[in-house]
Amino acid sequence: MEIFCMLKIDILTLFPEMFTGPFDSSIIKRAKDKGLVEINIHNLRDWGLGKHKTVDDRPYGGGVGMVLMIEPLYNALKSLRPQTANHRPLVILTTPQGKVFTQKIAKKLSKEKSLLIICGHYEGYDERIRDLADEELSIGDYVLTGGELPAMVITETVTRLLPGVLEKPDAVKNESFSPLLEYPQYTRPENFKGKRVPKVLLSGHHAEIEKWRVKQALKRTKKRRPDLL
Ligand code: 9D3
Repeated sequence: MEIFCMLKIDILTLFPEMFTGPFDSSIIKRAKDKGLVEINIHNLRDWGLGKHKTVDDRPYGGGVGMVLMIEPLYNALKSLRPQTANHRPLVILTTPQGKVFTQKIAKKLSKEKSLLIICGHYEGYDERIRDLADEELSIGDYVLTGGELPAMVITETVTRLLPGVLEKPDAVKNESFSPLLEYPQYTRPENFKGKRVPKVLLSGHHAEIEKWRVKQALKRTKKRRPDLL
């Protein structure tokens, strides 16, 4: 009987309904069922101010749109954070201005005991909210409507790295996402409308096959992702 460490992920969002679905199927669901990860979605509005549960307000100095206020977020963090100092979660703010999330960052996050992800807001947030976060992460250079999908991407990437989540741990070990892209794969039929499976793969010659695969992976990486080399 192996003993695995459980990771707790708390997500703070104004759109909790977006999270119904993605975490209820496939690998994440199995990880939850096995007790390897605990994912809790919290509605930031629960900490909104006044009887209207206000979470945003007009920007000082003028401008269009509404800005997320710091107080609801501060109060949410205070009530979600366990009181013991040694179990303080790593607080992540998803924002287009953050460091770009990579497999390397995912590996680091998977070693934490607890993560608290604050979803970014399209119209922006009070600058002082940054001080509440340990890390600011983006998932890439394209414009989304909020930090919800990034929070899901981070949660999924980190969860599948947890020991015990995948059937074959070797699959995780080898998938470095560096240095190389994957080699081409084929299955039946051997000949599809004249497009044939490379002969070497049918040869049964394992050393030759391995050599071919490494060569193809290199060639593909050079062509498509020279930045990885
Ligand atoms: C140009 C001024 N802002 C739009 C009113 C910029 C902006 C802020 C927030 C644009 C998009 C968003 C919402 N996106 C995120 O919160 C976000 C995000 C993203 O858009 N792309 C990649 N990673 C991330 S992490 C959070």
